Amino acid sequence: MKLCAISTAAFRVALATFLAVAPLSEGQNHKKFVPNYDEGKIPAYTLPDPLAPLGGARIETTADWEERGRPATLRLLTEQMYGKMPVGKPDGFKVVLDQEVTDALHGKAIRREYLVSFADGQGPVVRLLLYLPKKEIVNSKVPAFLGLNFRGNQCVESDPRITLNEGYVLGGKKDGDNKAMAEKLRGSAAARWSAELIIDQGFALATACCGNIDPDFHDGFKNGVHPLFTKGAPNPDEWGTVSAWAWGLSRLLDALEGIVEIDAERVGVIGHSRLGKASLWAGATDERFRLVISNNSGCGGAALSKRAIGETVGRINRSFPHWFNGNFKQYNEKEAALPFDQHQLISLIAPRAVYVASATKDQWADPKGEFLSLIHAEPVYRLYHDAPFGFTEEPKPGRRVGRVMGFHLREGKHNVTPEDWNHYLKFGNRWLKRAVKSGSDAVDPEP
Ligand code: GTR
Repeated sequence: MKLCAISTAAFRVALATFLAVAPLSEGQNHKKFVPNYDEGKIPAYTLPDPLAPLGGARIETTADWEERGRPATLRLLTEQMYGKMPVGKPDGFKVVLDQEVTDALHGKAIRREYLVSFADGQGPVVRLLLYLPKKEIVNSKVPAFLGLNFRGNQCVESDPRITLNEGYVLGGKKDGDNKAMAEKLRGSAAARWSAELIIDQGFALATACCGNIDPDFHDGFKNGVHPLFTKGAPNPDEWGTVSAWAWGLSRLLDALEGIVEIDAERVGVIGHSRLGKASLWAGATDERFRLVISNNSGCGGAALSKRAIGETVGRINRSFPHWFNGNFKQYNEKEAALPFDQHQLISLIAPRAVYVASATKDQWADPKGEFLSLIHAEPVYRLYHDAPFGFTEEPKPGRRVGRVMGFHLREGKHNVTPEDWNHYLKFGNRWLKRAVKSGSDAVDPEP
């Protein structure tokens, strides 16, 4: 990962100056967390200008953004929140085809399972489940959606031939003996993944269990991929679990690059909730992802932290101390002191397509704050595109808005549903099906 276009010393001075004008205030002592859901009680806040990260002259060109703005923003979010992760594909990276069936999803798909490892077969092995649309792969490489799942690949479809997840799954036992539970969960997330809908539109679908990369509980970073690269507990500026998942998504993209039927230049990364935080961070750090989708990612994802509504920085850091890095804990109940906000996470995805989806009954994730992140990231997108989002008012539930930056608010609860997928597929048809260049010569394929 390239972090520095500015020197470490210059970055530290800029950060110290920035923090000096936004001093840390005394935090409240949150014994019992009571979320605020009242817009009237949101603290007054000022969002940092995404075109002037850490102050300085305002960026006005794509060249300046790429030279100065993007590296400084990436560095800020890396060091202060998600944590540094290893750079690129490790030497011992290995992908092995484990099995294939040619009659999946009513005969429409080839379904494969690959075993992906990072240290010559030592350490965690990630089981990647891949669906390929049979009709389309005859004539061309296909675009793909890639996302992590919570409880194993066997949840995606009820076909008993899908290998049961081994090891920890969300809500399971930490000792990893979750076979009985995994068996019961077969097909339980079929609607959430909507594999047939995706295949019918000519996309491949790739997924793996997040716990294969890093089990989702705090054990001092002894399990998962951390010990392969970090001795002992990570330093305060180094990776937590969200970064490990994002790193894993990049490695799964490496695996897709080696699969002949896939067009790895047209891959959209998607994630729900905590895994939406990971998909945004993967999209921010790895510019190979052409489209980035956040489904109800909330606090630490698309929602603005400074609004402190629903889930807050302090609450998320206490409930999930392993998700973000040590430095991020200093902002517990001190959102005003944050030298950045989540609109800047979105800005790191520019000029590539980004889509944020929220749900009306998911107030914990602050749908309005998720929408506002797009609005406030738009100035960076505008360096590259005319009217990339083009909306200032939250749309009515059910309506999809935006061009390069997409948004919808679904009626209902915290979840991913076929309705969400219908929106993502329309957006994917626009951004993953035609040749769109990234970088300063990005073209908008819309007339
Ligand atoms: C909640 C957490 C959210 C969200 C969610 C999920 O408990 O507070 O930030 O990530 O879990 O991943 O389902």
